[in-house]
Amino acid sequence: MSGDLTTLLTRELGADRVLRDEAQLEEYGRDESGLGPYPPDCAVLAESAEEVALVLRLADEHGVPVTPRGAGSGMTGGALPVRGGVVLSTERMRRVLEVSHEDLVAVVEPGVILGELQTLVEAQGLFYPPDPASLAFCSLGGNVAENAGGPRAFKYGVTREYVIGLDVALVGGERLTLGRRTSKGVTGYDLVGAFVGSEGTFGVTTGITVKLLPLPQGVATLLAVFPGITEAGRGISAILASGFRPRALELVDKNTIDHIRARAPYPFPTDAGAVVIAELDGEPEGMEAASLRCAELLESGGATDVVVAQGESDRRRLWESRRLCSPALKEAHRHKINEDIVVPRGSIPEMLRRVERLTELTGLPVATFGHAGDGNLHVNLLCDEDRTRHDVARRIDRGLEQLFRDTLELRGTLSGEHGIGLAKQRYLPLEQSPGLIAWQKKLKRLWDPKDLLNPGKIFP
Ligand code: 2HG
Ligand code: ZN
Repeated sequence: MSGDLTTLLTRELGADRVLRDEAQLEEYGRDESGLGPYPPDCAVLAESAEEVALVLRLADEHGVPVTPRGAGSGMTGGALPVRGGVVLSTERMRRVLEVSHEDLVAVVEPGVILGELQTLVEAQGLFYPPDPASLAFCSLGGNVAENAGGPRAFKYGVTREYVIGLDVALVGGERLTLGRRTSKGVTGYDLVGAFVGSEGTFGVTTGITVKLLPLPQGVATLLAVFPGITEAGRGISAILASGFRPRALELVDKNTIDHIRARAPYPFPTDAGAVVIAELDGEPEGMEAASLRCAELLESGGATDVVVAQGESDRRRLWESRRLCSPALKEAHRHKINEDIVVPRGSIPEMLRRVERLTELTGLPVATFGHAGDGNLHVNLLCDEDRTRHDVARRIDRGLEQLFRDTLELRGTLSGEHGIGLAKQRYLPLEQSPGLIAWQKKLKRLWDPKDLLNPGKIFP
């Protein structure tokens, strides 16, 4: 069946757009989760909404699964074709169709790289805040699928808060336009909200309308050094309790600092037991006073030193260093099992205390960093043994289950930005009731009755 479809797609789209080479298919069977590979039967490089719809119509007629794929930067296996079939890549749909100053919106195709859109709108004095660490290579379509966030979510929120309109194609080939172009709008159900974060299981995004903000003219970035993670947690709590609102409030623990130090363009202090990066924005005149206030608050929590990044290039070096956390840990270890739990803001110090016990429980080193102001922590179990070995797998599982149980006991949630995908589906029932899972599955079946679109994801 699938072989027939590959032949048909090749005839319709041309051989250069339907990849069948083994090495290439292996690439399309991987993403940043480290799971797999799950090579598909073929990978289609769509260039238009019509072509996406065509693939979804033919796949439906042949009963073949389709897994949509953006840039492959996802961390939970959302783009992995676990049941084979077709990978439908939107990487070639890279046009920015419009940037409107008047309406404060941009309209893009799903393959547009996030960092490229940001550079483009910023050159025009506009601002698209969501900033996942993968911004140099992740695509807007993937951001929509996973409802991506990043450091600036602390003040500005995540992708869902910016996507106001979507063009989608459904299994069977029907195309729909959801949402609006206006800043307000409550006509009908909020289907844009439902599609954003649906992990590519409802439909395939072919066009995205996002709202933009005026670019803040003043920005200041501070790095606070703490003796340890407990004190850093206290510094974060001091800021949260004060009502003072930086746009980012990030934490990096000692183990992570030790992994990035050699490559980081920003010189991390050698005696740091943990660092907090705070970034403020607003009117340029207010930045000095705001930086001073922020530094005082961090010091009241126990910071031994607070440095203000000097100028744009210093700021850029600091963020480049922060964005190294994930790749540096990944390159240094055979397995980097990363999580993105979230706890309510009041429970951040308690969660950090509980995370510290994980090493003892699992015998594995743990590195923690992330968007601590949001209570969103990337807790990474680092493993240099073969994780498929029974005893190793058991220790990892015990550690993860404890992490999730602690998170939920503190009334948190399993995922703040990476989604459930393949990596976390077995833990979903720890958080959600059987009834809630059943209703979500019904919703999925409504859009995709034969379970052909990105099957085998989210639900256990
Ligand atoms: C980040 O914040 C990313 O750097 C990656 O979300 C997190 O690798 C990770 O754990
Ligand atoms: Zn993150």
